[in-house]
Amino acid sequence: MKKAIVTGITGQDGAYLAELLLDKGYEVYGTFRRTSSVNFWRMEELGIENHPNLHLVEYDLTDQASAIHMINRIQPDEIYNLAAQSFVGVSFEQPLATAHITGLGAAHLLEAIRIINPKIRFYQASTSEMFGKVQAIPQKEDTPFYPRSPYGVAKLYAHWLTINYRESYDIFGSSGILFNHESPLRGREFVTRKITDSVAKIKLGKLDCLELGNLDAKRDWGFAKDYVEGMYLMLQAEQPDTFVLATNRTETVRDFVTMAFKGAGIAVEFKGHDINEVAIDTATGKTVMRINEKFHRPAEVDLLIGDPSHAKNVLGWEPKTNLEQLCQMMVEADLRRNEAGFSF
Ligand code: NDP
Ligand code: GDR
Repeated sequence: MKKAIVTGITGQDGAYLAELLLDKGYEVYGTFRRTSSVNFWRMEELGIENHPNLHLVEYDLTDQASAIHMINRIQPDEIYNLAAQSFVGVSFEQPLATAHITGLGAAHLLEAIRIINPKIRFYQASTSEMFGKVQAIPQKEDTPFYPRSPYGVAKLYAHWLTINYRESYDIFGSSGILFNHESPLRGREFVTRKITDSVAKIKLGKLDCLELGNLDAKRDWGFAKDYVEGMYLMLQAEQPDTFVLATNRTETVRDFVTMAFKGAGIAVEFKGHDINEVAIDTATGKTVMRINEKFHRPAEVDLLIGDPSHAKNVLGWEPKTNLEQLCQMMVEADLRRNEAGFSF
């Protein structure tokens, strides 16, 4: 039975990846950080929290000794490093914490692999945020990087360190440059889930109006469950490498707002410009979305669109879910949760 460590099991991708690996017969060691109250709702939604082959391990990403002890004890075949301070907005407020967790967190694991067993395969959760102020359209593996946030900078360090350990020590370290991927398990601070949860609340009369920042940002949004399959395939490949996972379609935040309201049976039209732009429910004339400047970022990533053809050619990976299906799935999940009186 293969053993895999998944850091960040309490997050969106950690939960989906654990589900996939358990289905494939792996013994999964999911790491979480100690908090005063447990945060296992995603594993509960997937029904895997009591799986006999799932082991939850307390682990501090910022502690080198902790990485060495954990890897030495478990002796895994594969490590998927998904844990991170992953919210771009917060990284502007907490740049050093982001560097420690998101950047050095990967270094601690790579060092432990080098010391304990260089045959352990390593996946690093890299990101399209590393392209930032984009230097080419669409973005692919050899597009130059230009990160626009402390988060993007920290991820770039971890990305290059993975490549450096591959080249220096022959470690099977692969880096997945994943474009935005969403799901009903997405955290509510990220824009898609914030929108679908608010749309559900507006539909049910629990909220009057949704507040957003930059509506013009364009993102390449895919479904998280499709993307964790790509992570798995990267560690089964013959050679370690860098792969872009994306859908090759880009839409604005404004488009996603329209799509989500439509999914709940509400038609909206946009009026006004810049900070005065609003979305009006065409049936009632009520304002259901307005701009709040506090959601604007000091520096923005304007346009992301990825070219996943390398992953398709080498791994046979392709996204299976389009944006309309993804948005509808998220709206329906949030309507269900809000109707039942709870929402995570
Ligand atoms: P989430 O924010 O949902 O999950 C992040 C995980 O990291 C959670 O388990 C979280 O724990 C854990 N974590 C955060 N801070 C710490 C810390 N100080 N110590 C230990 N654990 C910590 O992210 P996703 O699942 O969406 O993303 C997974 C990875 O992929 C991340 O590294 C992200 O940066 C990267 N990525 C994500 C993309 C996306 O669109 N989703 C795209 C490209 C890359 P807790 O639950 O306790 O907060
Ligand atoms: P992103 O995702 O920064 O791309 O990082 P997020 O959903 O936070 O923002 C996407 C775009 O929407 C704009 N936006 C808002 N964003 C949030 N969160 N809240 C708002 O109210 C709002 N209004 C407009 C943002 O400015 C941005 O342009 C995600 C994370 O998962 C990272 O960890 C990952 O690496 C990248 O995706 C790829």
